[in-house]
Amino acid sequence: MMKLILSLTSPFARKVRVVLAEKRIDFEAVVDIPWEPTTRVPEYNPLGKVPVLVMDDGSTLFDSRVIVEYLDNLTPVSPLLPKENRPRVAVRRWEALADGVTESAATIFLEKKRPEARQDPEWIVRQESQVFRGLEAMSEDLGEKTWCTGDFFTLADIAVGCCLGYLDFRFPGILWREAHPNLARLAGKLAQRASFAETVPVA
Ligand code: GSF
Repeated sequence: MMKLILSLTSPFARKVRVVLAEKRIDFEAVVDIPWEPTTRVPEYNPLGKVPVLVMDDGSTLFDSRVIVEYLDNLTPVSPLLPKENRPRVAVRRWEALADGVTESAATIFLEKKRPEARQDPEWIVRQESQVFRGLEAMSEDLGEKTWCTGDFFTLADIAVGCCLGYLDFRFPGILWREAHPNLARLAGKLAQRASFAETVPVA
């Protein structure tokens, strides 16, 4: 059986776990915190990051974008990426935007774990502006549509949902729901899905 090496707080790992659930793909979860001195993640991913997918023949896949592309083509259940070029890259662009906001938020989280004297306030401000501009762009691009790219639930919605869930988990002070009611509506819809309800980050 495929193994997914993950941490229960990783928003990128959550994106893969949601895809696995939506497509009804069986897997074994292997929790391995990349920050722990005893981590074995580097044995599977030279970048030392989770998630990593370990396939039956032992070969490994990373990063989350590559893993979800592989999974979407593994079973015809609930296709999450369109086949045609423009609609497909539109979903990938949403994923890049959402993952980018997540990356900037994770960077802030890590910088703030450093001793106060070694934190770079300008670096934090730069990451914060990327988060806020990114949220603005997501809200603008979503508009009043049912889903990110229109009438169908896709990987775009999964990436946005994992991003917003990460902000809730690590940055409860960022009031994105008040700032962007349409994102709050989308997040509320996603939270009803078992794939999201079963993967809410836990400390
Ligand atoms: C990012 C994975 C990542 O940053 C992806 O899978 O999409 N582009 C990659 N993972 C973090 C944990 S979390 O923030 O999701 C990670 O493993 N960090 C360990 C490190 O050494 O940076």
